[in-house]
Amino acid sequence: PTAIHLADYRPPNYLIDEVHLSFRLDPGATRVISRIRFRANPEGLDDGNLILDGEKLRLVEARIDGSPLTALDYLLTDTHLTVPAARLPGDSFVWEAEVEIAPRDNTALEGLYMSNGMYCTQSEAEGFRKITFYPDRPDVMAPFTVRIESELPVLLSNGNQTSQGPGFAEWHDPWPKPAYLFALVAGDLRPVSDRFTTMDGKEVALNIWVRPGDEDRCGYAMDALKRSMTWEENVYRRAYDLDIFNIVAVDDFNMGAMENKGLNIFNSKYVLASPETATDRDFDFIERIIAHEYFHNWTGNRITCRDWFQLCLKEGLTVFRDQQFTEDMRSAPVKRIEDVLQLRTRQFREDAGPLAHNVRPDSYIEINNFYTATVYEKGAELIRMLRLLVGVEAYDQALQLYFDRHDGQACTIEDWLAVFEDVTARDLSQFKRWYTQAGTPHVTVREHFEDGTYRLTLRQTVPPTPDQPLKEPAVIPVAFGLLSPAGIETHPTRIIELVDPETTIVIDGLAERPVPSLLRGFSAPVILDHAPSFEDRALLLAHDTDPFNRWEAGRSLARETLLAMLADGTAPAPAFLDGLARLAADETLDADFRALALALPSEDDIAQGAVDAGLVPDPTAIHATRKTLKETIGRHLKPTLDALYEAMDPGPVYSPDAGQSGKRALRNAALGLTAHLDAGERALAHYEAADNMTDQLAGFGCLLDIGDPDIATRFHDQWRDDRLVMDKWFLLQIAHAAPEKAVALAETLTGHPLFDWKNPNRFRSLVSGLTVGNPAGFHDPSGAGYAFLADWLIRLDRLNPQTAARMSTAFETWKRYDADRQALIAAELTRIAGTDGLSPDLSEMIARIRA
Ligand code: BAL
Ligand code: ZN
Repeated sequence: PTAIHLADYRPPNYLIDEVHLSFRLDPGATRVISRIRFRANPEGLDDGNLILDGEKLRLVEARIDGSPLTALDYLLTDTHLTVPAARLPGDSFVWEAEVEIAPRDNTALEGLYMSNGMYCTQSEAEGFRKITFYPDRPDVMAPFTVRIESELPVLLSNGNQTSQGPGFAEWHDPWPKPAYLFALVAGDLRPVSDRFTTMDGKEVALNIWVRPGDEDRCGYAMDALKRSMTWEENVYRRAYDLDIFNIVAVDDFNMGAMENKGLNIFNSKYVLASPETATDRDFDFIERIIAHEYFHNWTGNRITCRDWFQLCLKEGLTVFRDQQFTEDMRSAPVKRIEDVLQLRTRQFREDAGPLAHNVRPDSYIEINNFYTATVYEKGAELIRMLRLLVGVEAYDQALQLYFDRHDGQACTIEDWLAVFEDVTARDLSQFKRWYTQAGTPHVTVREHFEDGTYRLTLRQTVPPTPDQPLKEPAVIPVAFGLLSPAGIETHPTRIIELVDPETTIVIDGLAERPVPSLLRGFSAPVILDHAPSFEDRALLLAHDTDPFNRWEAGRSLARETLLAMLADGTAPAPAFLDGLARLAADETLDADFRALALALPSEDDIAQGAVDAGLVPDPTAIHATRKTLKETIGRHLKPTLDALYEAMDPGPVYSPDAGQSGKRALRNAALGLTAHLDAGERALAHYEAADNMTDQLAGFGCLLDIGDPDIATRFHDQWRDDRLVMDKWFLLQIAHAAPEKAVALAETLTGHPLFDWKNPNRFRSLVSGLTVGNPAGFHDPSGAGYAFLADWLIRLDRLNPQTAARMSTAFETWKRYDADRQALIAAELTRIAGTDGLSPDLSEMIARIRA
């Protein structure tokens, strides 16, 4: 396969006025009959050929304006059907085709496939071409009419239902859409229903469709949907635009969820929740993902992307909007900290390694490989920065202009930036570099204080990334304030815009050397190279008015403590431990904020911290050191933690709201830090008393850490029939295993009767339990973890290339490690690359990782 380049974009030769699809569903031989009215695009190429994408389709017959085509009329390859202009009747014509596909055999879960006896689709990014011949590109938008014939009781597609009878249903979606938003579902499903009246007075029927027996687990998702609809009306003045909004939960799904017009399809783990089976974190994800997919209706569906290079246009913006929603629903500072933690864990890691790419990539081989943290999370950070730079009101005006100007269009990042330029008269050409340069900028800080004058010099650089050796300065908004040495804020937050390589700020008239609080709220996705003294950070931890930077100061002390312990066994400073104790006990702070402050950096964060300090990380030593620090904190803070454990009992009636989940998080953090001190006695009591999955899992994790011999079996026996809970069982056992036993346990569990490796959730749980959950086990010096991952990637790739390719990112940090580990990983990468019949998905990823 060859790379596709943004620079080669050409408009389509033909546009579509309307599409009629008719499905006769059959597991092994579904017939898809299409009737498509094409019209020449004045902006298309001169050749005038009709080029349709199509893969794994058996063409039964094709007609143009009613005349059957013979094999001489078109060129058919594995990927395309081309009708030369000379064989077309003119500028406008009707294409009809009948094709046969086998959903039962579709294990890649792209196109039309089957999951537990139900039919469902995944069309984004390029799955529609596995359903029928079509210009499967987002800049071809059309209204769809769909007829489904099947004996199954529930038959769904996009838009509004227009008719229904025994064995069939018809749907019409009046809103022009690209093929990637097409969806079809058919199965024995049950609805959970509600209604919503939009701000325009439109009555909308809401349904969540699930397998029989799952109806009582949809309440939270429905509530989140209605809150999302209200919030979007209030904040963005956008209302829903069809008579019906359907959500379907599917067990076998490559992604988290999909925003198909009017028919969102969800991985069941992001819909189904009850207190007994789902954790607070699961509820949080459900709320966020329901909102995200719903918000796509405007940012993605009504206004879509011209081509897949513009993916961040819909994803970055929609992630930003779902972040805003959660900030409004829950604690904004806590949400911000959690988002930054994710950004650093996933996106900074990506940006620092061989898979680094622009938020708007320049080229790809397989677009599925670009649904990344960079496109999504860094893409959202760019919107956040834009809003900070232009101000809340101008942001709002720009968004309204975007909706008005581009409704029904397929757009680019240039269109997006133009609305901001038009509203603010600001030149955003330098800001645009955020979209076209990969890598995380570093901002180096120098301070000088003399005679009451404080000079702050900020220097920006971006390290080289693959194919981009040199970078230009970007526009970096740095929110900062100053505190006095007594911890009083003397200068409230202001924004410094870095546009040059180096910027100096001078502040006069100060009585004492100030303590700067920089990058408040994480105002830009950069790495701050700044080494404030221990005392300054302790002061920020205790007194900063910016909650993010308060947390950040504690985090940086923890990271430094860990690195010092790693380097030469230096014991944690009592002042650090005392500071942590004060913060944990500070009742003026939210419980969830305190829980976050007590959480240590992950082993992967520490590894990256070691790299940043010029060291080669040793995953085994990192694991042991982190464990030691955790135990030291537990011992030192025991009275405080014991008091918190008692005080943070959220009460008898479970609710997943921010208040209660914060209390549980702090209580479970206290439990986790002290569980080893009584040989797991409290953890076992906690486990046994738990009436919700959050507490049960907290106890489970502690007991696994302590090595309780029975707990895995007890948990298994209680939950063996619950597929979502059993995903947790697979994951946590491996994540909490002693590193030297983790690979063997993972191997053993692949032989468990419930390890259905064709189910992406189950596969991910088991494999990422090792690769993400247990880095010291994965990086075992024997190389067994690398061989385990490589074996399973090769195996899964034959069935489900998309998921195999995603999971290969576990290797992306390989150049961080010592020569022996690098050699072991290189050998596995070579083995994978040399496998016959590797998919374009996995081969592209492995080639990029090896480069
Ligand atoms: N469009 C793919 C799933 C999502 O980002 O919502
Ligand atoms: Zn999305």
